Amino acid sequence: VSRFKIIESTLREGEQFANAYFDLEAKMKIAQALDDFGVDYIELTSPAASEQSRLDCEAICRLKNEKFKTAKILTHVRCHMDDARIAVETGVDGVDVVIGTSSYLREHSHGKDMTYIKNTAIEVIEFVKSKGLEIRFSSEDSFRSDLVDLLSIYSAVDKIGVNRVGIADTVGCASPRQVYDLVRTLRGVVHCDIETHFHNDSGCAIANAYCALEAGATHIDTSVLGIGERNGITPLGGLMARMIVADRDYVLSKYNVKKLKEIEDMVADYVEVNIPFNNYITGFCAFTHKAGIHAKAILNNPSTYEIINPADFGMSRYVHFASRLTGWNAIKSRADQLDLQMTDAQIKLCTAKIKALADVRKIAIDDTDSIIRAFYHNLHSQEE
Ligand code: HCA
Ligand code: CU
Repeated sequence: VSRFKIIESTLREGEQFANAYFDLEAKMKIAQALDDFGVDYIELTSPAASEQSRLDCEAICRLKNEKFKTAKILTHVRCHMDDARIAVETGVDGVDVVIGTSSYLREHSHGKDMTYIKNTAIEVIEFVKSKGLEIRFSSEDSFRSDLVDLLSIYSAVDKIGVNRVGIADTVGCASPRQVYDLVRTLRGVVHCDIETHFHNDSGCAIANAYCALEAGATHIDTSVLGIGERNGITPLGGLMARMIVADRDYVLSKYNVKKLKEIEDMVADYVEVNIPFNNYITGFCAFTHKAGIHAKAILNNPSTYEIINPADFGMSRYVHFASRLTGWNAIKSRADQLDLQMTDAQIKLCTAKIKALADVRKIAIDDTDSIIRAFYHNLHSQEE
């Protein structure tokens, strides 16, 4: 599971997000940030999509040659010789080709049969290889495709030699168990690497990526914040959360995860969205502990209620204390922060006052601090 590679598709799948518009400067900044993060590949929009897309693709390949430390550049094209001819001239390290194989897409989108798909795939693959570039062949809508069709085309392309084959849950219908089964079966059929791409329509994009790795996949497609068609794909940050739990040493040795927040903020800014409150790792409450029981244990030892160490990502934990659910340990810790020393018995009385007010209305940090201060000063005025 642990030896996975990331194909970062913010600049391809992410460009298909409703709100995305990346000019060249934005693309360069995002690409540079992703290389700093340490992603293995950056996938770019097809140079056949538009003239500017082609120029941007070339410019990012130049940026890579001058500045990148790790990331290779891929572009993503339809399985068609016209597109492949344009792609190989851009300076990319490899080409990801894709064609729909489900009956939905064969009948209602491109209208080609499996024989045509196989022959074109072979022609495109041989051509890209002849230019010395990496090649991946993927079937769109893999989970609604006929299994026999799928395995026969994957084994055909594996025999002529590809770097990777790809499985794509284009519509987000797959469950983790289905993913496991398909990838496992494919693992027994091809020798090359296996890339996977999961849409998140039914909320399984991270779980599916993890299951794919368990079943022998090697590469996972991500985008920053998961942006893509509809509600998007496996988010880079969510995958990091999942994988750091599975193998912290590998993740930290390979990826500069402290950069996550910065990249997410940058992309959120470009596409004009807010980071969701419940986002993996960087959501505002991702490391906030509220109930008295939780707060007490966290103050004692963070591992009690935290599976991810916020410090690994340059984030910090927060012990919430301004609520009716708070407890005296949280209030004691707050009083310490305010430099107001009290005995445990005093803190418990003060906590009772805070909880009483919080039972009447929503209280803020300021309210709580005022109660703590007033209580403390009252104690000392009684002493005089
Ligand atoms: C799309 C294409 C794709 C391609 C995935 C891949 C998908 O529908 O825009 O190349 O593996 O989800 O099928 O993003
Ligand atoms: Cu997609």
